[in-house]
Amino acid sequence: MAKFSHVIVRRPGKSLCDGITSAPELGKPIYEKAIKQHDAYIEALKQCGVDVTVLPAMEEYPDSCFVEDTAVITRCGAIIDNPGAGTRNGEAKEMEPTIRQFFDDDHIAHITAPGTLEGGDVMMVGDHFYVGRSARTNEEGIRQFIEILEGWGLSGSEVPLEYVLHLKTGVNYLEDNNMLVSGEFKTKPDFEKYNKVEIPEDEAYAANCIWVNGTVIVPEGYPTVLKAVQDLGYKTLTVDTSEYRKIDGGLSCLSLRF
Ligand code: CIR
Repeated sequence: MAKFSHVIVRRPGKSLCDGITSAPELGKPIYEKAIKQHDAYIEALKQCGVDVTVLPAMEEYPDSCFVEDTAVITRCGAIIDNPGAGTRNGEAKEMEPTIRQFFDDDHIAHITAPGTLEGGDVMMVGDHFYVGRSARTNEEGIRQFIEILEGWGLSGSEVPLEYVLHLKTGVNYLEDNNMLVSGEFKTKPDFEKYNKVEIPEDEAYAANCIWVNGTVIVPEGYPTVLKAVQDLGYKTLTVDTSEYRKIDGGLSCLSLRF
């Protein structure tokens, strides 16, 4: 089972309101509220027994609080991503110096053009990594990623996505063989062997929960998902992510956990 000791987050900037969104009808994030929610997120992570590295906001990158997309950190090393979203691509380079505080040259690899990959498309299940092929993560990015993993004795496999932004928008592993699945992931053969907990459509956003050392952090306001996770026997914490949801962000997107 995974065990996390470190988490990296980045404070949202005021430019958050210009983040990429597929749901403009939800309105723009309110900065002051987003900051309070970020404080609560950090607090919840600390309660799960991890050290939290808090990086300063980068106004020039409106989506840069979603650090998950900049790198994938495995137990064998870190892979610096090449984000497929043009306005986000530079975020990965900005993350690298922080990752170098934890890993030496031999344990850092890169996804390079024409390959693209965003960490939101990567789901770790033990030593295997599922990778969503999405509008942000392409075939060449996945090929490079799996080659790097295999060099480290790990493995990976591609999961084609149809509707969602990132793989973990709709499916998240909670350890102990338990997996939260919504929408298109309910029927994908890749996930047949897991104990799948199906999320109803009206709570689909909450498929994006995070397991941190035995506790599951659940977004606030999704009672069916909260109960389902508690029924699995997990301790839970809830954090309001309403401002991040407005720009397609969820709990996993806001941190790198390793
Ligand atoms: C984006 O479109 O890139 C951001 N507005 C949301 C990123 C969410 N990240 C994630 O799912 N890992």
